[in-house]
Amino acid sequence: MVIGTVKGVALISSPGGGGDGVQGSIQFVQDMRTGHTQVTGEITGLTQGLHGFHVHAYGDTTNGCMSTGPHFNPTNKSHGGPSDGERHAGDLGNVVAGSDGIARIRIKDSQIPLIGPNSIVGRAVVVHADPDDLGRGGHQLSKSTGNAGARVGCGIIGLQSAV
Ligand SMILES: [Cu+2]
Ligand SMILES: [Zn+2]
Repeated sequence: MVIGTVKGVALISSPGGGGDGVQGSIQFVQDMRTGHTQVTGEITGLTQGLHGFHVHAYGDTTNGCMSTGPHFNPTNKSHGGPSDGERHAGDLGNVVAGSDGIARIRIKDSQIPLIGPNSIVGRAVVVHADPDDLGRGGHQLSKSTGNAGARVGCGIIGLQSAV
């Protein structure tokens, strides 16, 4: 264990079958000194291109990825991109799948801690069918979901052993 980190993990699947064959494993490592969380992992079975990628509010997949609720938004903001001031905490932007259908993820973010009042543990990560427009698309859904379309995969974020 690296002193001063907390780890989480989420296994991505498509409960309910909405995203046929979408699978993956995502790891979260929070640096206790900076508070920033590094997100790494792979998601396979995607169509080539951009896919919206978010932390949603609930770690509940009883009705597939739909029951994970809206984007995690503890500060009551509008949807945006990860580098915007106005964004949901859960707005991690897009992941990019290659022609092999694999998205290799490497994101560092300051708004998704694993401990404290705004912890993402017990919530869910969701990958979407379509690109997230980062709030700029001018669509009716741009300011709430980025108009990222169907939820093709999701996974509940749990704590992972530090060793
Ligand atoms: Cu989402
Ligand atoms: Zn959002």
